[in-house]
Formats: sequence, structure tokens, C-alpha cells
Amino acid sequence: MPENSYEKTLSSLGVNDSIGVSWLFVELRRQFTSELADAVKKNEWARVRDRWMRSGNPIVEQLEKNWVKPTPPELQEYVLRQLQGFRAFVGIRLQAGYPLEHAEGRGPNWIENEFLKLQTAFDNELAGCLNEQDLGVTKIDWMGRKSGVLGLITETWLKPSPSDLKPVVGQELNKLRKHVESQLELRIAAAEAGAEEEDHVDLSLPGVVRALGSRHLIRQVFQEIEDIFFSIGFSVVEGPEIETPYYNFEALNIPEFHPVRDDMDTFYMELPKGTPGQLLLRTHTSPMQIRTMEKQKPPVRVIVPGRVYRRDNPDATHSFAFHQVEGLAVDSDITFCDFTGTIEYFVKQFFGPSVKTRFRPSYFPFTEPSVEFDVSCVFCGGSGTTASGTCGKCKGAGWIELFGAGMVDPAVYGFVGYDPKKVSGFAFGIGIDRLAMLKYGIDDIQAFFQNDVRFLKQFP
Ligand code: FA5
Repeated sequence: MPENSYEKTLSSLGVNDSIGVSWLFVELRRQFTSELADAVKKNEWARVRDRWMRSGNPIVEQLEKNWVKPTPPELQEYVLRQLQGFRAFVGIRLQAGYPLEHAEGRGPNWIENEFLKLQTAFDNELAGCLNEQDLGVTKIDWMGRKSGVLGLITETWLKPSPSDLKPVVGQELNKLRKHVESQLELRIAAAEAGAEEEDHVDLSLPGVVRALGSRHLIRQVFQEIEDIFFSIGFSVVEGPEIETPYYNFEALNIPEFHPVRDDMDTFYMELPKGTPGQLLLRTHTSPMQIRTMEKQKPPVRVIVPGRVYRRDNPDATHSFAFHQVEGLAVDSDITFCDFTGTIEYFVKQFFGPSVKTRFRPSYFPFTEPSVEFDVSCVFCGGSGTTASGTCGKCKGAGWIELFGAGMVDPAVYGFVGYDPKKVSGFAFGIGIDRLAMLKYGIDDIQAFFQNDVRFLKQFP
């Protein structure tokens, strides 16, 4: 704070808001308190009193003239309130810091009367407190360890008082302390309760609306497929994306040098040196056929949704990470008819009753016989042509390959301890990304992985 700032106007001090004003008054209080603390003798005390309150042009009057009067109306009231508080602060401290030597010979009545005046000053200050912040200031004013009024009285009255007056001063000081403490406690508790009331949450207000995402189309298609298979008695299981070659290949009747491995060659994990065996990112969900049958005796009826990985170059219908739903049903009397019936039921539920389906012979080491399952092209209605010529989606065939499937090869039962003479079953592995592309007319599989909100928003 610039020296003798009370001689200047607030605007020339560069202060134009309540925060700046508060700081100036804090500084003034500090300055006054330190001057009073140095005034040990009566004449020194009188000099402080005159400089701040009494003589021809005391500081509090200069403050009124220079800080209150020329201040713009929007700040003036605040400055005036601060000045009133400061005036009371100075008055009380001058009274409390009044050296007791002056009081000598005045007796207990005089002392009781002085304490009564102090109590009234405290009550007035408390009555002027408008909020918790004001109460905090009053608390420090009176109870503050370094420069609180009660401490000041202890130093200037109690400690140096002659022995005949000491008991009276002590008793009065205690009374005042109790009064100050209890009144402040009451007011602060009431203010806190009031603040809590103001802070309460109004649950009827609309609140902040945050943009919500939606389930990814692949998730939605998983759900659709799960619902259809739930309705015919299948349950859902999930399995690890990091697999051993045993589950991904060998137990599915694909030995180490089988040519099918070339198609599915995949990402192998780098393991710490000396770790036996290998781990890979699964290339299909079929390993879960083995894991399920290992755990469970027939009858088995499960589907397995999940993510799989292949070392395929990305294009409109290929991605290195994509999704499949595996299906497996094994029981004592499952026939090829059960298999075709189940698949056709699923496809008609998923694409609608008008879609045509067909099975073509195919080959998988873990099914016998094996089939590829085709649906009539949803883009050209199965005709193979569109208005602009040959249908680009089915390349004029009128059919689109949907997934591979077949009756479980008896060799697979040998890996899981089932008796191939007693059980039979079927399995299928549906490529979900391509299925979703067909149903929703999406012409590039990469759209599923780009996280473009404009794309995702079309499938809320
Ligand atoms: C298999 O993965 C077999 N496990 C399916 C199976 C299960 C057959 C049970 C018999 C019994 P295939 O490699 O054909 O099969 O893949 C199945 C489907 O995954 C394909 O029809 C295709 O829709 C999808 N698919 C294959 N490779 C990719 C790729 N790179 N990107 C997107 N989809 C793919």
C-alpha cells in the first residue's frame, strides 16, 4: 500500500472494486494495530489516538473525505461500510489498549463499566455482520491470537494491573471472553445452516444435458443376433482374444503344417525369452468350441460373440481386426436338417422373410460336411443387376457369401473327450462386420473402425 494512502483518492490509487478496497482496509488495520502495540505509555497511546481519531485532521476523517466522497456511487456504499467497521475497530482497540496506569485509583466500578462498554461494542459489531465472511473478520478482531481485542486487554490491562484490581479485571475479562465466544458460536452456526439451505440441490431443475453417445452398430448387431439365438435356446459365452496355437488350430483339427494355416497366419505375441510355447491373437471364434466342450458335457448350445484378428490387408471388405459370432450345438441326435433349419430361421429373422438363402459345399478342417452359406444380394434384390448395370456388391452373382459352417468333424470330439459315436452337432462362424454391411447398406468395412461421428450418428 502506498504510504499515506488515506491522503489520496481511490482512483488515484488505482483501486476501483470491492476487493481492492478490502485490501486497503486490511492494510490500515495492520498499520493501526502495530502503532498501538508500540504505545506502551499513556502519552504514546494518546498520540496514536489523536493521529487516527481525534486531532484536527485524523486519519478516519481523511478516509471519509478522500475515499468515500469522491468514489462513484456503485462502490461508495461498500467503502462507507468498510470505513464504519474500521472506525469501530480503532475505537474498541483504543479503549482496550488504554494503559491501565491511567485507571489507577478508579476502582472496580470503573473497570466493570469499561467492560460493559466493550461488550456493547462487540454486540454492535456482531449485529453489523451480514454474512459468514463478516463473522470471520469479527472473530479474528476479538479472538485473534496476535491482535484480537481480548488478547490486547490481557496484555494492557490484566498483566500490568495492581494486585488489588487484578481479580476484578480477570473476572470481567473472563465474562467478556465467554460472551464473545458463545455469541460468535451461535451466529456462525446459524450462518452455516443458512448457507447449507442456500446450497441445497433443486432436483426439479433440468440439469446439464451432456451429449450422449450410442452403442456402436457392431454392438447393436451382436445384440440382435444374441436375441434371435436366445429365443431358440442358445446361451452366450465369451472367450480370450489371446489364444494358444492349440486352441486356435490343433484342437480344431488343423495340425502345424496344414495348408489352411496359410490363410489364417496371424499375429504372434512376443514372449519373454525362454517362455515355452506361443501365444497369438485368435483368428476366429472357433477356439471357443473347444473350450466350451472341454468344460461342459452335451447337450451344448452356445453362441460366442467376439473380436478376431488376421494378417489381411485392409480394403472395402477386409480388416485386420473384425468380429465374428460362433455358434455350436452338440447333442445325441442333431442332424443336418436341424442345422439348415436353425441357420435359415436365423437369417429370415435377421434379414426378413423375403431373403433367399443357399448352401454351397465348402471345406473347413473342423466340420464335415462343410458349407458356405449365401443370401440373395440385398443391394440388387438377387437379380445381379442394378439401374447402373452389374451390381457391384455381388459382382452380378445375385448372391453374397455370409459365413462358413458345417457338421462338427468327429475328429474334433476326440480333442475334448466326447464320444463321436454318441454325439453329433453343427457349428457356424458368422462375419459380423460383413453381415452389418449387408443389412444396413454400408459399402466399406473401414467405416466401422474410423469412429467418424457422422457415420456413427446414423445408427442411434
Ligand atoms: C472361419 O473363420 C471359420 N472359423 C468359420 C466356421 C466356424 C466354419 C464354424 C465352420 C464352423 P472364414 O475364414 O470363412 O471362417 O471366416 C468367417 C467369416 O468371417 C467370413 O465369411 C467373413 O464374413 C468374415 N471375415 C473373414 N476374414 C475377414 C476380414 N479380414 N475382414 C472382415 N471379415 C472377415
